[in-house]
Amino acid sequence: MSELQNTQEDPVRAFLVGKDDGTYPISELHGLVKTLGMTINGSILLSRYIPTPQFGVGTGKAHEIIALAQEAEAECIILDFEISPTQQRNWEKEANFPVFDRNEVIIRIFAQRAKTKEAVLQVHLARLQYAMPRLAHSYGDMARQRGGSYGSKGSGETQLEIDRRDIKEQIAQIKDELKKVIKERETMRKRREKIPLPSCALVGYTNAGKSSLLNSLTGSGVFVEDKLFATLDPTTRRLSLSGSTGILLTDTVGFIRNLPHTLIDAFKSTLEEAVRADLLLIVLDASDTDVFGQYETVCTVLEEIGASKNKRLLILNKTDKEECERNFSLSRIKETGQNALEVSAKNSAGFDALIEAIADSLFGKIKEYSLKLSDTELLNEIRKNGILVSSEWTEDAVKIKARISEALETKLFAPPSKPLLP
Ligand SMILES: Nc1nc2c(ncn2[C@@H]2O[C@H](COP(=O)(O)OP(=O)(O)OP(=O)(O)O)[C@@H](O)[C@H]2O)c(=O)[nH]1
Ligand SMILES: [Mg+2]
Repeated sequence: MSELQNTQEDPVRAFLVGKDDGTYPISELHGLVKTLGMTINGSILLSRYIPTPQFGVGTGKAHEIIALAQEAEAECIILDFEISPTQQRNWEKEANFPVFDRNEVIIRIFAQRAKTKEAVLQVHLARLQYAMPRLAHSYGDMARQRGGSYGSKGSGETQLEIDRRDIKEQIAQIKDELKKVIKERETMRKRREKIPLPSCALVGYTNAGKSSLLNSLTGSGVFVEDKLFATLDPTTRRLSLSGSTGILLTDTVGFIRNLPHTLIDAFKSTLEEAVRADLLLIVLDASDTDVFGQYETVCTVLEEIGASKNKRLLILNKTDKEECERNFSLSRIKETGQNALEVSAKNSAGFDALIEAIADSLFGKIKEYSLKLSDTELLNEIRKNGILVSSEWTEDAVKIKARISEALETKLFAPPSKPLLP
């Protein structure tokens, strides 16, 4: 008997359906479906459709799509727009194979990617909440075409057998476990906060190059991949800035347009890293033809998680790529008049200016000050809490160049109260 077995199943063949309403390109769904390990046998863009309660598109259109998918020998249909559990049931009854939406694709990618205990629990929670009304009905017989089980091995088979009450119990149990894990993370964060280093979080659309930037800037080896949602857990590294003890730089989970709400909820504690950062580095892929749309999504998500008021810097990454030239979407960002720093994580271009901008924002711009020779205490305070760039001792003064935060500047150099006018 041969020991060799073909354990690698053929990739599932998918048929994609997008809406051609100019809002965003279907290429994103292509990327998501490929990340999930499926092959794309065909796709259609709907330029005109009448939304109906039964399918979300006209009945005739739904039949046409199913026929096209069958012709393309697809095993499932993936819709680039959200459908309700009832609509999903109607589609599947008609097609006799799985039909699901972009939200399900994203949750499934997260499930595949989750590695640490916290991420696994968070995804499990999102998956159960999403699965409750949707998946139990067709889980067993259509498991393969959906691309296997969700998350951990074996959970797929049991899904069908579990009734809603059981799922609710599971959700409660996971929430409990998650609370414990979150507490551990809080303890770690508190420990970190004792080190008085300012913190920066790299945030942005998935695949923008956040992890690559963390690696190039700090010389670390965080996992990088040309697939979506390579990072699910925040990683923190120290970045040294000349003259200071440095800052803490945290890599975070990527955002995507219409991130399913169950995921935002489940990943709240992870996203908290961004909310707590002293400075947000918004990383954008300058070569993407939809970079402006991605920028808008990032701003929306930041608002949703309560980080819209944090200080921020805009970083245009991947500027080494030819596609950046004549990128109309990129011009739209530049037209907003915001100061955007152009860098490349690949060849480290623009890093000096980036580090300068981070230091300016966190510690204040370099300014010149003239101190009295007797002001040794003041000088010590600047050394301790600001960044002393240079000092020159003359006969009657010490001329220094330093970065001093606004708060410290006010404390140290507050103008003496004005004499009252007669
Ligand atoms: N040419 C070029 N490629 C880059 C650059 N930065 C990142 N990449 C590539 O872009 C892809 C995504 O990079 P990641 O660093 O994993 O992106 P990310 O933002 O961390 O993505 P998620 O973790 O999925 O949110 C990888 O294939 C990188 O090699 C760059 O400056 N230039
Ligand atoms: Mg990453």
